[in-house]
Amino acid sequence: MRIVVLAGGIGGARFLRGLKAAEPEADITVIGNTGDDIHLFGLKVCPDLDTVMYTLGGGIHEEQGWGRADESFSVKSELAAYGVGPEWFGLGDRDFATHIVRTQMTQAGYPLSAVTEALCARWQPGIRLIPMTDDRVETHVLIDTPAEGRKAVHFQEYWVRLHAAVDAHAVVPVGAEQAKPAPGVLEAIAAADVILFPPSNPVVSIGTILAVPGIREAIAEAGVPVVGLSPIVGGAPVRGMADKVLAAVGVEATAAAVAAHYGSGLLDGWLVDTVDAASVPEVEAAGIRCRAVPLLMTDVKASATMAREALTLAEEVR
Ligand code: GDP
Ligand code: FO1
Ligand code: CA
Repeated sequence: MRIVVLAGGIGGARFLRGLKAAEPEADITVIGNTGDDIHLFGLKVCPDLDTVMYTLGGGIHEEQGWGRADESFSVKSELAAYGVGPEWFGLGDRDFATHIVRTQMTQAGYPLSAVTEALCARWQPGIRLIPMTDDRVETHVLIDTPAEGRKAVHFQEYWVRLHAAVDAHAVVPVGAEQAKPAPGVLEAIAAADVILFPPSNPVVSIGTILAVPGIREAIAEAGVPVVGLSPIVGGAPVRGMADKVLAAVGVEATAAAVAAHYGSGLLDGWLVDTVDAASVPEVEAAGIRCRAVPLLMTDVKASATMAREALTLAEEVR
């Protein structure tokens, strides 16, 4: 079975770990979000690609969900001693090596998709990881600041420095309109037996991937079941700032509203958590087959059960 998954960072990676456990023989292609990417200290950092690669490759900091296990921060403190920031973004020593390799290869002329493949040769994530695009896309968030009025900040600044504590007025995937899907993206979608949206952020993860011209259209035209899992449980994100960025695009932070936001033109099936079982009829009325099942990825077994439920729903709508 050929499965294509559109993934952000932690939500995508934890779901993928479950999917691999549930379907060890499946051929899984992951289309990763690169809108979170940021250039720091002359290096290209790709948080969501790295989170997927480290999680599936066994190098992730498990409790934190991003960055490397057994990490140290000597380089960061040395940079700070020179007065070189930003200090609010915690790049660890082990993680730095990944960004150095990536930047070196990029500067030598390799596209991000080839660099990602090279990094994955070490981590052996057991899936094919392709960035959504080789072109530069950066998600910016429009906020109000006391000093400078309304201005756009990088998504990482909004989330990591400002902790999403101020309202987001708009979310803009800068560069997405001009971006082309990376080699292999459209081919994987066209060859898929099923397409899954893990419980990733609907705006700054999956929304950004869908903003690359051609990807949404390819999914809608693939003619195979498209099934998603809600990242919103009981009217709130399980973690992160999905509620803030959903508000910015005028979508309520509920499992049903996120399904409607994707729409029946894209989604065939949608899983909500059992606490949201009352919203099943609303989702189905919108033309999307819906089931309520436990959606908390407390461990790999729970994530694997979720993945099985998603594949079962895909068979029902096929
Ligand atoms: P990020 O890039 O690290 O933010 O990760 P993703 O975009 O892939 O996923 C973020 C989303 O995952 C958030 O909106 C969370 O609500 C959701 N999420 C995290 N853990 C869980 C979980 O155990 N269950 C569900 N249903 N959603 C989760
Ligand atoms: N998230 C934080 O909250 N604080 C950090 O200092 C931080 C550093 C960091 C470094 C590398 C990396 O791959 C991810 C990192 N993250 C950090 C997580 C990440 O930037 C965000 O959670 C995601 O981009 C949101 O999707
Ligand atoms: Ca992300």
